Amino acid sequence: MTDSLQTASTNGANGAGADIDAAETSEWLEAVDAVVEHDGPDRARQILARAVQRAQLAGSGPIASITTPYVNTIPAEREARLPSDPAVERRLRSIIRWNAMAMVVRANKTSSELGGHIASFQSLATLYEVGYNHFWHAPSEDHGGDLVYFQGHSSPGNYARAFLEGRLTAEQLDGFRREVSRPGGLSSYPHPWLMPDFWQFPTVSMGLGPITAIYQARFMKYLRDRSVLDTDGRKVWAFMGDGEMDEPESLGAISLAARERLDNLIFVVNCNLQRLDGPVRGNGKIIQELEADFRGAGWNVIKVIWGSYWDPLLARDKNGLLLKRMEEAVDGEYQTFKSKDGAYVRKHFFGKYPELLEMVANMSDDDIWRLNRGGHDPHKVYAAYAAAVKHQGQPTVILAKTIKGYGMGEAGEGQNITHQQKKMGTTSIKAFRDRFNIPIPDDQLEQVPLYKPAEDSPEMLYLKERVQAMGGSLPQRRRKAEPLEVPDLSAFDALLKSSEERELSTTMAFVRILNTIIRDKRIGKYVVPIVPDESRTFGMEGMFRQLGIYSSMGQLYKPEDAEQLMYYKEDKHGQILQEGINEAGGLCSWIAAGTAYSTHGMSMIPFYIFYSMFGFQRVGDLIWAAGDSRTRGFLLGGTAGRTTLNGEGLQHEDGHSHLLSSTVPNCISYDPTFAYELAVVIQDGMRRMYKEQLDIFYYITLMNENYAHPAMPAGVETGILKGMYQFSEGAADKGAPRVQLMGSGTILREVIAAADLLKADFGVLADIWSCPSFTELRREGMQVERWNLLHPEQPQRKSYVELCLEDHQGPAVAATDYMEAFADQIRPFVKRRYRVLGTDGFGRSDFRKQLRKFFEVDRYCVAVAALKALADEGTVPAATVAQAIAKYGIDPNKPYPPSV
Ligand SMILES: Cc1ncc(C[n+]2csc(CCOP(=O)(O)OP(=O)(O)O)c2C)c(N)n1
Ligand SMILES: [Mg+2]
Repeated sequence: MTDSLQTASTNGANGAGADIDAAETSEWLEAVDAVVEHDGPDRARQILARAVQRAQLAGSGPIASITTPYVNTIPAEREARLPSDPAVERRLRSIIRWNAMAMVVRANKTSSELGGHIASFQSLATLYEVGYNHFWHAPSEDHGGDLVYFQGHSSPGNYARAFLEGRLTAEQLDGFRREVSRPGGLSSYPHPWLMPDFWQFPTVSMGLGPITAIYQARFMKYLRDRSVLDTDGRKVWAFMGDGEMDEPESLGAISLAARERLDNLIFVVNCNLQRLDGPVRGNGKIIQELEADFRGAGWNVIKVIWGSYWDPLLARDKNGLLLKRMEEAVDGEYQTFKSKDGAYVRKHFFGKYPELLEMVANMSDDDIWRLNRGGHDPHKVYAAYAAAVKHQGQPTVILAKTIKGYGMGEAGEGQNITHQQKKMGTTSIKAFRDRFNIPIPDDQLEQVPLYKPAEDSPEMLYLKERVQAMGGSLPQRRRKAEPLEVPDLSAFDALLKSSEERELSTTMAFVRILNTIIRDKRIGKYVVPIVPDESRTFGMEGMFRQLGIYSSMGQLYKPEDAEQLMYYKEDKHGQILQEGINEAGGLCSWIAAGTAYSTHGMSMIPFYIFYSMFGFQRVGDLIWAAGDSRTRGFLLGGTAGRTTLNGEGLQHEDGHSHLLSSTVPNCISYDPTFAYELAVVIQDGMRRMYKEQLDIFYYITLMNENYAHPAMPAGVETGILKGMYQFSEGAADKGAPRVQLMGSGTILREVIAAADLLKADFGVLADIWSCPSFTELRREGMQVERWNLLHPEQPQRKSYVELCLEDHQGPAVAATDYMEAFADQIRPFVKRRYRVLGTDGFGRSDFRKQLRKFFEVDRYCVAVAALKALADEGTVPAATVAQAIAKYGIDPNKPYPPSV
């Protein structure tokens, strides 16, 4: 690919082959020069575009590639000028470089157990510092604050700057990656969970920064278009590595950014040509490749390849030979050049053509070594940023060429090993000190001390002045917005009553709850319903007309179903985010909305509903990042359950999302059966997240099986929330065998039916427990056990599960539509014989009844399991179990479900 791109740009796009009339070519080129000179480059582009179109119509085939020559996009004469003293900025940057290096080297002095990265930030330092000093506004009276997604593993650079600003102490820097043993120790990477006043966006899982930044920028437009919040003038900046661009998430949403014309979004790709193991595109050119990707997607692309020292050479390159050489050399060579020295560059770069050697003949090797890359030149970086913030109607990507391990010299500059270099020998440290003029005497170099200049030094005064001018420090995370007034449970009264004859699914119940919340005058407008392309699946299409589907362009067409009541309404003020078939995007919107209390000082209430199979399993890492981000909101795993979403088969039927959701510490999960359980859970979730402002989120599974819902029994609210309550009690007959039956989701209804079978067919009585959250029950039980472990001499506590069951006789059986491990979570707290039924194995399609038979979670299997538990206790003979197996037509030699 790169090859053809190179040829295209060198030869003026598809002009390959011999020039059959050089004089004619010159005339054309001179004509272009004249237009540029008299009427400017925009006019030149206009004329050429018309000319190209004419030729294409005449059958020329494609002309003009989407890449441009391998030089800076902004010509030197059109650069905005850095408005400050470059020398003071260099001084400041150098000190930050030193401290960022020192904190990693110091942490790893005794052992490399703690880790850390030096090389990445050294390549980024200029890109960050120009942003800090001139472009990134902190939240203040006058500005809502820009949102900067910093590259995760360059965190030492952020800490080093915060140290100079006086936000972090030397002790804290020495506690880098020591968060347990050192109070105030600094987290390895940007983790809002661990440093909630500092980091805003967790970016270190490669690819999540870019995609979440795109949706953040889009969400800011959504807030503005809906007149919820004025976000104009605020920018989202996202920094990422060139290696990181290989993640599908990094590029996967760039077309959305262009389509939505997100001119509040700026990507900066640090093209240091290396990833962890080695070159990103040794045999090609990552900058050209990314230029094509982004330009093709509709972005404004600004390449910052060469630093100012190249300008005079490029100005002299009349015949384009230097450009040709620049385009020929592949990234692997560029990396090698910077791992060597000026003499090597002379010989191997310029030396390829005698004319180029001649061009640099009067430059020393040191001069050649000083020929800098654009990303290390504050003038070039400033010009690019200034152009990016002004650009309208498109997102901008800045592709900045840098050197990985810049300044590390022999310890790693441009070397393949540099990514993981966390130690530097004294010779390298000395060279680093000299290169950046850090006033540390030789005899102290061994300790690599942190360095902070006097408060009244020019660089510190400049730093303070800049921080003040930008409205404060970044990164900075605010923790709270005003609490919201959440409706009482009584608002959902209709769902707390019996549905009588009416049969409905919990998904339908959810839609009714959501409608009630949206109609609430106080909080309705803060609700953000988010769906992938599944609204109709979940019966939510009625909301299209009512709320409108957000579209930044409104609706430019008359929808096909315009005459219908519930037509497909796109609207600039629309409230629904219909993300297309894009679970990752839906999740990113949900994160943007669920963290708005922090990023925008305003609580939003996002409900993201998706196929439960395509949630934790598909975009689990984003959900993990949502937990880290302290996202507050509801995730709804629509039409869940391995036997309840019956017709869809193996790839859709989810029997494990509840196990996955249990792995996220601040995720509260429920698998409700009845509408009233759902209402109680959602009402309390809103109370906890938006009134109490707890940093938790909810995962709730919803089903599509229709059935009648009973009225809420009195006084069960607390039990629902804790995860278990008694749904019904068997008759008080002391003589009869008795079991405790538990269940969740739709399978609770099989459990209820099993109780009837047991009573009618075998005279066994059952108390029935609805367990909307085995996960919450386990968490509570574990805490109790831990307390008991650590307080052996105090009266021992009982878990909630134990307390529920202690006055009830008989073994326990639980059945759910999830893997056995789900209900098995509470085994230690049941304190009696406990048999669990679940849906282990790959799903398949059939009627629900058949699936439940297959997975052995239907009423008959529950009844048999209960009898077996009684038989094991000697309460009934084993023959009774065999009798039940025969009576219910269960094949004892049926294969084990996970094996087929
Ligand atoms: C999803 C994911 N996979 C792997 C890693 C481990 N990792 C951290 S940094 C890195 C290399 C990054 O290279 P690049 O994006 O070019 O950044 P640079 O350090 O060169 O600026 C890798 C593989 C990660 N953090 N996240
Ligand atoms: Mg890189």
